[in-house]
Amino acid sequence: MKTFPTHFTWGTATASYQIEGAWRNDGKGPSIWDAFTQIPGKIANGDTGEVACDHYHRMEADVAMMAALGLKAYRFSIAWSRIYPTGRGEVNPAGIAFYDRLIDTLIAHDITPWVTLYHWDLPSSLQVELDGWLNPIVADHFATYAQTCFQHFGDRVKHWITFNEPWVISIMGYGNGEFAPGRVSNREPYQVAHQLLRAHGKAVQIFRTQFQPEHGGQIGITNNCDWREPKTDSPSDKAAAQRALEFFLAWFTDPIYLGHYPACMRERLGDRLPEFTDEDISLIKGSSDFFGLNHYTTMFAAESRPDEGAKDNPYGNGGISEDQDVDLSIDPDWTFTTMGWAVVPWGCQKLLHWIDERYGRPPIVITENGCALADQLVDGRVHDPERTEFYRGYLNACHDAITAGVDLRGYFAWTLMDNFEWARGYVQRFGLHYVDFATGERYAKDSMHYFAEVAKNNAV
Ligand code: PNW
Repeated sequence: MKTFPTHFTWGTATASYQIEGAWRNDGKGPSIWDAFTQIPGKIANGDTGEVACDHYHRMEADVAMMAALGLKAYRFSIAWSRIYPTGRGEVNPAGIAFYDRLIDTLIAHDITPWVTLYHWDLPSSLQVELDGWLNPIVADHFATYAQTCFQHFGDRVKHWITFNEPWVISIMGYGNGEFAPGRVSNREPYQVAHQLLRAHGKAVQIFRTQFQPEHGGQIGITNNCDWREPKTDSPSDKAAAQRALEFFLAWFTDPIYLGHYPACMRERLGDRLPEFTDEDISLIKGSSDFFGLNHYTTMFAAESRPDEGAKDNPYGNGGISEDQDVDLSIDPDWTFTTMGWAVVPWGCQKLLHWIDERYGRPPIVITENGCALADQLVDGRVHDPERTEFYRGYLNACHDAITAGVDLRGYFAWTLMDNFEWARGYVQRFGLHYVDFATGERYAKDSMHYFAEVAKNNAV
């Protein structure tokens, strides 16, 4: 058995829009995902989050289900438009009450809440009236919303994440338009990313000056990154892989850890990459108590050879491909999930080392890792040995990284239960619990029992 460090955090994760449903209940305002899912053709099967897992009504049972399996940490997100139906102005007490109840129920079951403030469901009003994250004022509205959450929940919540995956918000929301609000541009993603970093910095300053001194706790941001392995040993392919990682992750984490955007982005993007003011940088630099990482897969990266044609890539060449001059590819011998994402545990370990070295051994928390498979319920059971193998592989890679010196502090499986997988709808099942969407019933998959055992033993 390979044992993890004492106090290692084990948990599962979810996001408000993906599980809650109750899209118009108790004063909640519409979000950009409520609007986006109504547009024909955007979501597989025309699925929406109107009901989702109906977690809003099943919350107590869901928490009891976690507790029964011995889970000790749970990462969830707050729907901004439940707290502020139009994103700013008057607080909606029913929204506060729901999360109060969730937090109290978790604590009563000895489960530590990890709260994400923004997992993509921007109040629609801020999009329609103010152009969403393109408008610098929205960063101030976010800071006020964050402050309200710290105020109401900060006595019990000690782990805060400002944003989930600014890369996805920027690239998928404003670059390729696959996610809400569905815009397509090669300039807006960089502007949006810039405002997200400013918003994060403002929220962290409020937390550190007004709440941390009295209530303690920690705050960070979660970024997503796949590993990029040089396709060959050639210096140009190695440089391409490095560039791909900088455009993917360092775009967000260099400002936070080093105080500026990566040089290769500045060179290639010119005036499409905004400049930080001194005030921005004083808020952003050093603004994360831990390095939140969501990691799913790996691809090969090579110097772009346009004559050979663009390479297969499930998500738009890892960002705005023309800006990077990187061709991505896969090894057909790898195993693939139903998302088309390759299962490559060694990529996870290499990414952990890359982060460790570039940023001087920060404490890292994997806030998401998991896989979608075509699960089937047979006699009330889901036999999913491939998912168990996925977790075994990635958790061994994490353990190897720790042994080699990486300061990994926690691991959250994505996700507690099958849910609304954004543009891919309900067909993609990432859960450790199977959800029967006709009845709402949940069933622990075999992989859930494996994961619970690992968490209980603190060992793989
Ligand atoms: C993450 N990509 O999304 C999110 O945080 C979750 O809400 C989501 O369910 C999970 O991963 C699985 O998709 C991502 O295209 C969406 O690189 C897209 C990408 C990465 C992460």
